[in-house]
Amino acid sequence: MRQAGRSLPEYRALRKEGSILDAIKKPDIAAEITLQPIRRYGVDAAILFSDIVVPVHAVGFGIDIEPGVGPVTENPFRTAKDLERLRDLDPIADTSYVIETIKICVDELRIPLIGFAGGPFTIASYLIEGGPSRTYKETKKLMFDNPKLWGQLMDRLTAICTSSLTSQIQAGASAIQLFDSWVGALSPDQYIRFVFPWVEKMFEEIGKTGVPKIHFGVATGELLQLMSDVGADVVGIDWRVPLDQARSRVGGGKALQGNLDPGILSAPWTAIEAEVLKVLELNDGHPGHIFNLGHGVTPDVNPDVLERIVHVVHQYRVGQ
Ligand code: 1CP
Repeated sequence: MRQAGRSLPEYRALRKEGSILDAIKKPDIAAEITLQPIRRYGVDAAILFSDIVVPVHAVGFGIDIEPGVGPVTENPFRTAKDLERLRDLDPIADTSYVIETIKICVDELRIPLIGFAGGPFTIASYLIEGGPSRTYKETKKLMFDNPKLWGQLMDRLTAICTSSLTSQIQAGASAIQLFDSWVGALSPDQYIRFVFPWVEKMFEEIGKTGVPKIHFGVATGELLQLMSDVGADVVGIDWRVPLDQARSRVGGGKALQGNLDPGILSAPWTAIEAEVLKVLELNDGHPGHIFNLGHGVTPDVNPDVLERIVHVVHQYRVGQ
């Protein structure tokens, strides 16, 4: 899950100060950061070290990542003129460093590497709001005030994300994850109208490669069925919905990913262990389950706790 490396001292030593985007642009560093949590934790898959705003940054929209804040843009997306700052992505010319990082990782790894992109709603929200938001007021204003422009923006972002994901798969990623992290801000009706058609198109295109598609968002309890129906093979579940209920919402033939609450990682170990076992028990032996956190690791988390969690999951046997 995002930022699993953030709590590692070896990550902070390598990353140092400065923009995370500079570290992402150096394949040797980015590959090393991708591999650090794998060496320490012995998990079963790696996630590329990059960020969801990398493709829109690379086409020159004018977005950066401010330490301690996240993605920020001085000139938010407001009018049709702003579409000019969202040309097509040429992954080889614009993001060769991502491709290079993936190749280095895949050469070293004995486990699958997951590539990723941001979902179009989540990326749109950063471009329109100018930074992280709690209310998504400007984003919703644009959706309802100018659905035509919203559609054009989603078209551009869908094309950019599809190119990025395709290039990551060609470079060796074994699966992809679409992080539409903030889409839980929408009602099911809003999701159907303003997001579903574009994600469906993206998944149709990516589906041609045959790699598994993981789809994740936070606070998406009421959207799980839609986020499955849109074409995902695996649906990421945050900690708010018990895994057995999530499975009935997502429907048959799909896998689930999740859903330990990352907020409990500083609680006493016995409480954490009980929560880990609860997730595994609620999965009830279903074959399609990727154990994971319900969202990202925060920098204050003790890496030893994560190591113990991996151990408990690996030791667990159904019916224990
Ligand atoms: O675990 C990893 O390090 C994998 C690499 C990774 C991934 C998959 C990073 C590095 N970012 C992401 C995805 C990402 N980025 C998401 C989707 C996942 C999620 O829901 O968290 C989102 C929303 C972002 C945007 C972002 N980038 C934020 C969130 C801001 C907000 O709106 O609340 C932040 C803080 C960043 C910076 C960032 N990206 C990645 C790291 C390790 C960091 C932390 C800061 C740093 O080291 O400078």
